[in-house]
Amino acid sequence: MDSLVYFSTWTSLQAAALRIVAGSHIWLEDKHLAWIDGEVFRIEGQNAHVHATNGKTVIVSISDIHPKDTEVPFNGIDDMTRLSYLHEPGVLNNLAIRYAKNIIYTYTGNILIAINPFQRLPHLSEPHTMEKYKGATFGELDPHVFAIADVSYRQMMNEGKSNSILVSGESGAGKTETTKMLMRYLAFLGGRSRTGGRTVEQQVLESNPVLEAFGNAKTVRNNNSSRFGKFVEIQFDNSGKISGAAIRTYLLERSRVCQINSPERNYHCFYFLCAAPSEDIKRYKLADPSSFHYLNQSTCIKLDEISDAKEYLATRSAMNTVGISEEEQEATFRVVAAVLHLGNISFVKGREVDSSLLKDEKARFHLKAAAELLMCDCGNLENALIKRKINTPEGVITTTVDPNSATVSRDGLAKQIYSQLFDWLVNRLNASIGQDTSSDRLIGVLDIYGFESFKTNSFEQLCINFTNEKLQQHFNQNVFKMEQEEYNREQIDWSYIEFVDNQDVLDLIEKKPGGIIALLDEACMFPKCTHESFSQKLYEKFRNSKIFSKPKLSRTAFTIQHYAGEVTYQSDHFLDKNRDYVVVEHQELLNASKCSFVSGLFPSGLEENTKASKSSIATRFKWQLQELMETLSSTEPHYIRCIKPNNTLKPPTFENTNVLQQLRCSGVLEAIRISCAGYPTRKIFPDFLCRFRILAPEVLMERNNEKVTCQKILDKMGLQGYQIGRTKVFLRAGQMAELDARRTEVRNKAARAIQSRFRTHI
Ligand code: AD9
Ligand code: MG
Repeated sequence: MDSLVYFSTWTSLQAAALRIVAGSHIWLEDKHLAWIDGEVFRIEGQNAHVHATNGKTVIVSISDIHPKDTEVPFNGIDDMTRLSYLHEPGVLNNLAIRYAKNIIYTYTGNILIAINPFQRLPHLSEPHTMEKYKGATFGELDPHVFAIADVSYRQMMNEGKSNSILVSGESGAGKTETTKMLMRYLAFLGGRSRTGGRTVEQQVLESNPVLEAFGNAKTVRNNNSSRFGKFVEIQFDNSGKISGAAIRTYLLERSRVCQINSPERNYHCFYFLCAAPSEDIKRYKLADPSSFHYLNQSTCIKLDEISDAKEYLATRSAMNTVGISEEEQEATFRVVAAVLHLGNISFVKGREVDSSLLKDEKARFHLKAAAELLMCDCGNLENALIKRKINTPEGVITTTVDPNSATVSRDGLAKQIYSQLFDWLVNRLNASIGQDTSSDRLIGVLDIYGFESFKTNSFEQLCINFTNEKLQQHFNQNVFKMEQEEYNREQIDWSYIEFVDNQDVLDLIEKKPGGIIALLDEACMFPKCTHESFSQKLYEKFRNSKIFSKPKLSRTAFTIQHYAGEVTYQSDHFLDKNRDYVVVEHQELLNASKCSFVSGLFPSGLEENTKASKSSIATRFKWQLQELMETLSSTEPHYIRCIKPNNTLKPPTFENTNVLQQLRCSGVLEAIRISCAGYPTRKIFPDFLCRFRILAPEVLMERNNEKVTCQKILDKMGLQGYQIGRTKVFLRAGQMAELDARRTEVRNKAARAIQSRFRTHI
């Protein structure tokens, strides 16, 4: 996963033709900072002697260095495709210059890069900023999320075409905050000035705090991490007013309900509820959060600067705004409380082999509390946890289970209840906001997990990275298309552009039959199958694959060569995690609840899921993704790439290597590579002339138009293969460095002439 290696493959072209002279400013690789700059003071064969800015003098091969643009403006360049040198250090330096000045947004063509400021920057989101961006021509004002939302809205209104804004980035990069800004801006453009009553846009905005309370949690990477993916489709009527919305969510992280490690937390709603007003606490039989097993596995209970008590009330108020009734809210929190009590039902070995009993009176208290809150029979709840019905040819027999299995069953029930509750909330939000099915003007906003590669990667990472492969393919095709459009606009030949397709990785994962998901589903159908046998199957099947490999020392892990780098997955829990296992006893128990809300979460037929392929989380996810991609491909996409500048979650540190890795994973470097494949440098005529007129002052005397003057300068320099478009000069790799080297020579010569004149004078 060495980003420098990756980049050098496509910059080698540039390096090969690079002309570096004494006096050239350059970038060279650095172990700690990725790149540092310096000035060449001598050339010896293929080597350059450089004074680096860290005070050292080094000798490097010319093929390992990149030219540095010495004329970057004070605030950097707001569109990276206008960088004189479109290479890795140039991109990085530009972003760092801007970030240091709190300029967090930068374009790369139509892609917006947003670097998390880790502090409120009020000037970026004040109402008058929204006013400013309304209707402004794209590119006229500083890069901003509002500009992306505005251009989407106008395209939708003018061309009657749906648009989508895809926000991606790693955990904590700022996707959700960005999404909220987009939604606020769209509500500003498409809001109705109604007094009293709830407007659709208010409901859309208030759905955020509700979803965050139930689907967000503190993690190592982000204190308010969304543990699900989200696509919000905002519908507009013919006059451009918001007329409805639909929220789709993806893959809520279920394991968090039962298992957390320090310093992470469980879903926010559990802590909010434990800080509720005393009458609620009494009604739900709650106590300090640290007394609940599902919360006290981590030492982190309280978050700095967040009042759980206030958040509880804010969540209730948001639920009111989105139209969730008092009774439904009451039932929702009752179920949340029941999950906490469930977690405290612990077991010990029973008298018979493989049997269990409640551990103590405390366990019994929580069993009763859970049963009361879920309004189901206490004895039946106990039985559902410690007994199991088995179908045999002689009929159904009931057996007992050991404490370990009872705990697994309890946790399974808690996870199932919570995920059903989350799905209910999403459906309820959708029903309440209402869809405008007649609308054909939509703006979809996607806030979904970015590429993940950890020390240990499991099933979730495979699903997440699969999502990113899909989005990457969509992204590449689009960047390619936009690039072609730019060439067409400029009326130049575009036969040079090509890009790497990742269809082979998608096939490896999703192909049916024979892909990883299909093989996993197959393994899940056979009770005897283990993660070892599943892995063996993968090894056999993909023996000759270039993008799949078996790590030498493992018998259960596998490695996939993703577009963003290699990821090794540990298959240990793949089978369990893929099964959406609703235990029949659990379903029967809750379906019989006296509370219609609870029984509604477990309708009859839910247990059927265990049999059909519906039971596979991966397959269901694949279908969901397919649907998402279909929606996206019918829209005009816009991309926002969020970047997390450091892991301390504080300003102002900008960690080069970290940022580079993210630029690569988000496809920004690939987008740049596509741009570079043909003509990495584009300069509008006036900029080109300003920089290079020194090379041919006589040409300027001829008083031709700008286009012809540019052409004549380039011809005088003997360059070939460049193109002159309608408004820009398009240079091939290495040509910008050639021109700059010539310019340095001319300047050096002039400086020497002045010096010698000066000396003669004395
Ligand atoms: V995750 O994948 O859901 O874990 P996100 O969504 O990418 O992640 P989020 O938007 O939650 O990250 O941002 C993380 C934190 O960074 C926020 O809680 C803010 O404290 C901070 N942040 C992000 N963007 C901004 C911003 N534009 N202005 C100020 C910000 N703070
Ligand atoms: Mg988020």
